[in-house]
Amino acid sequence: MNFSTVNKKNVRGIPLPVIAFIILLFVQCTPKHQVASSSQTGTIAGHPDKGLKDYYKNYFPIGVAVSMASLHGPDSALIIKEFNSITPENDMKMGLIHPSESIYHWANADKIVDFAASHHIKIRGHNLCWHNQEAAWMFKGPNGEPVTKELLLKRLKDHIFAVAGRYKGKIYAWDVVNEAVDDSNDTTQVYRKSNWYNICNGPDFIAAAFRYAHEADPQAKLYYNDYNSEHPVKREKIYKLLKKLIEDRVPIDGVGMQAHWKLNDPSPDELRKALDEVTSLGLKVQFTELDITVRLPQSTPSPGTTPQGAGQGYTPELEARQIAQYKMVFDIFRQYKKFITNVTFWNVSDRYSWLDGRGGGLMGGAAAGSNTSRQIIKAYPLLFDENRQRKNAYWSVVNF
Ligand code: 9MR
Repeated sequence: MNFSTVNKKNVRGIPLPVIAFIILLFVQCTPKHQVASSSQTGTIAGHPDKGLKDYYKNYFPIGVAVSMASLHGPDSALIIKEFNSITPENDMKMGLIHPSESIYHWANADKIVDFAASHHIKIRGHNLCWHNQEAAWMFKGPNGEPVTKELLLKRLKDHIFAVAGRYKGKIYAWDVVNEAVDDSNDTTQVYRKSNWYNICNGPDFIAAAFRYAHEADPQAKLYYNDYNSEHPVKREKIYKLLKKLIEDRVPIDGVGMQAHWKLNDPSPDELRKALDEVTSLGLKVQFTELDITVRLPQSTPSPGTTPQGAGQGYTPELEARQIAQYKMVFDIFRQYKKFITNVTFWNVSDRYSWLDGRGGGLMGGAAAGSNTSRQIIKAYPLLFDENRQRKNAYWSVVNF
């Protein structure tokens, strides 16, 4: 290039300031990303190089729950493009990774950690102590008798040291204790009556788990993780638990609000209240398992029957309501960016969601029990459709 021609004060008679102004005007008027419809399959519209993680780079990491299947093929390409944090959906849970006292199944968890490391993706560990997908052997002595509290806590410590120790420095945040708060409306019953609670005769296992995790990996951020954390009664119970942990100087960094939500749940007020309350304690928040089902709440169906109103598909009306709910919650997330350190979706696309197998679980995402019917009724809860294309709901969270 000949610099002497470029350096002239005008080009073809048009003064340089005028040219600069026209370029500026053009850049300003070009949409950052165009709104695409999920029916425009085959192309990913918008900025060709940007994914959710890029739109949110000044806010918080955007994560996704992964299984082994997601590490290959089209899911993995989508994950690498859109997300900068991952959570193993199942592969680090106690029952899977530590099925008997002397056996650890590391293979899947290792693969997930390697995948993340090779793509510079952060990892949230999920989870170190839960009443579900638990390791049944932990609760029993050699003759099948219930273990003592001391032995149970020793086993919990060994487990946490083994798992958090193995991934020390690689997992940046752990869900240390999952869902230890009671679901009923009885405000006096704060804790879930789990095996952990019953054998310890109280909630000591919660503080113990945090202390062990901190000892095993002092750099990891430690979270208490639960669902329905915006519902007033449960919110207060979670608050009590957190306050007590803080008073007892337990090493806890924040709260995971799972965010298995519905079209009208939570309301903006409920979401703000939950955030205000938790952050008033000096804790950070991660939305750890976000999805918004389009299935409408119904009364519990009788066994073997299809719930009325369920499985109506992804109608334009449901889509519009989902878009509005996604937009509302992300608007609030951005307002609270100072406190929010991660937003993670639970599964990659509407092709597969854990909710699809919860036919009767219309009343409640994570609250649906193991006796819930397993009939497939699609929930369409994510930002990518069954062909892994960006839905209109996607654009409602990145157009801001
Ligand atoms: O998505 C998980 C699903 O594959 C498992 O079958 C299920 C077992 O309970 O756990 C699901 O993940 C749960 C998460 O670990 C904790 N919060 C509720 C999630 C949905 O049930």
